[in-house]
Amino acid sequence: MAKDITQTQIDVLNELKERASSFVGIDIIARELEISKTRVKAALRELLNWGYQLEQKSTQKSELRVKYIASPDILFPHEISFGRDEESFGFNIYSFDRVGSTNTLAHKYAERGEAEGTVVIADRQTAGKGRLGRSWHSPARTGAYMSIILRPEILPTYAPGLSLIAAVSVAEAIRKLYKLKTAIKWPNDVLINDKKAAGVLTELSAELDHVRYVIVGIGININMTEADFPGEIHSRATSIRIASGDKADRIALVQGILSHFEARYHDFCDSGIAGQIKAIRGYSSILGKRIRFSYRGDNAEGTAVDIDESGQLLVDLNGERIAISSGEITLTDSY
Ligand code: BT5
Repeated sequence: MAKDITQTQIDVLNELKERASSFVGIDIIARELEISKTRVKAALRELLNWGYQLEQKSTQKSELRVKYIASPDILFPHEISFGRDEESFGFNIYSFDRVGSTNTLAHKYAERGEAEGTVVIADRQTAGKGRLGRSWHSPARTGAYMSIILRPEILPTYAPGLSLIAAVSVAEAIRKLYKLKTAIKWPNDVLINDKKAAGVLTELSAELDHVRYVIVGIGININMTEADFPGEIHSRATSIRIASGDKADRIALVQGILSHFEARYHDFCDSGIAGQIKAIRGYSSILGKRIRFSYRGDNAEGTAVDIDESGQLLVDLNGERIAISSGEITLTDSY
């Protein structure tokens, strides 16, 4: 679906969006785009068919005039990239109604040489991946499932930091746009009210001393209702809509996440995790708390103390300071 909109329709739309607060005559659009008024009218009809809200007015004397009101809830690439710089993350976007996993597809695109900042996004995933072979529930029209291709010049050991800054970016975009209190359960869960609203899956293609590329996959529960979560995750998952009571704008959220992530990513590449650590600690829901985790094949319990410069979690285990780099942790008294 997202791929069927034509360039002329997008051009006409952008003419309207650039003057979003006023009516624009179709003669002006036709002149700007060097196409006939008939083609402009046809494009407008198609935009209405897509669900765009446009206000139209015409008088006997003047040409038809049109004003942009709102876009449909579709993850169109041209909506996500609107207003973004050509060099920015999310300028180059592949959007799909349905894919197996955006991460799997992003690997293919990275292998064929797609640039850093390229985004693969889907309305629905049929084989969404979590970590360690787990799956990510990815129903249609309610979430956003996206993968960002990165080509950082870092050692593979530092790659986990990318998961952390992606999680921070999601947490801060949600907080900023919807005024919801968000937290991060190390390493990759974004929580609202102690329930999981988003997850990050970072995968890399690397040699021992060299990262070829990284795929940062982000799944966000945006407009799910309670009924959209199946039994096994029902009590532990939430969405922005459930937490705020209102439907959220998926495009605005995706744009917000990309902007926050891009800024943090460049800082991370230039200066390492040092400049990010304050935010990572600030959003962390577990520092200072008792946690359970698996350590050397056994279940262990300790106190989460800090996050180090490789993104590892430092834990006080019976007086001994240990670092854990991945895996599952649970708070001893909640999620
Ligand atoms: C994650 O794994 O949290 C990483 C999820 C990353 C998903 C994105 S979507 C775009 C990109 N393409 C992909 O194929 N994946 C990425 P993990 O920490 O392993 O958590 C998975 C666990 O969270 C599952 O075993 C469930 O218990 C739970 N879960 C599954 N779907 C969920 C959802 N929609 N909301 C909340 N919890 C969920």
